[in-house]
Amino acid sequence: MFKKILIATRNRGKLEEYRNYLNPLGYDLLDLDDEGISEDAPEEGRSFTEIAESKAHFYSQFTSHALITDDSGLEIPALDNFPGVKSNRWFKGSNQDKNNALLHRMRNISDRRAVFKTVIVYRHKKTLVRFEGQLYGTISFKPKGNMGFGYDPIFNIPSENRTLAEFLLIEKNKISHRGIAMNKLESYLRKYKQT
Ligand code: ITT
Repeated sequence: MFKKILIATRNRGKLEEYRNYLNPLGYDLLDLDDEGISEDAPEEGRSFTEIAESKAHFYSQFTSHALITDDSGLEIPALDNFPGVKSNRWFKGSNQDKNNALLHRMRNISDRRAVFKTVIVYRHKKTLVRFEGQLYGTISFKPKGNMGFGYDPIFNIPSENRTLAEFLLIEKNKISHRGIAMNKLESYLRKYKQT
């Protein structure tokens, strides 16, 4: 029975979330460095699904193990769902500067609704399966918290009145877009006796 899964991401924050969630299932979780993969998948596609699949296709050239890729991002209805699939690329600079630039764009906008989306692709030999998750929240007026990564400091969970950067990783995994998608992945792995 295979026990290795390559978590094919360059994002350290995501990697930690996967490790935290999947480690207890008994897998040997590899990252790109463990596999000696130095190439970066180009972000190609018009949707989170297309991009996650293209990353899976790209990294499968370099490994024979099962692998997962993840494409995620933030959609803000008041900005016509910007930044969406461009969540990583629309701004060149630190995460902190990117968050401040987004807050600046929203300075006169009272509709603060936002949704985080994740598509995980699991690929092993000829199998390719997708798992999706979404998390609704609002964009805060200023950054808060120092946990998590990316947009977490400006993504507010209204029922808790705190941003995702004020959630412990284990708490974030229980409610987040990625946590919801990972939960579906876990059920799949259990069902097909791959745990
Ligand atoms: P890989 O493609 O190597 O997985 P990436 O950082 O390019 O890493 P994405 O394209 O999926 O990953 O992410 C788009 C942006 O959204 C990027 O700036 C992330 O930091 C941010 N992001 C993704 N998931 C997030 C989360 O759970 N919390 C906060 N920001 C997140």
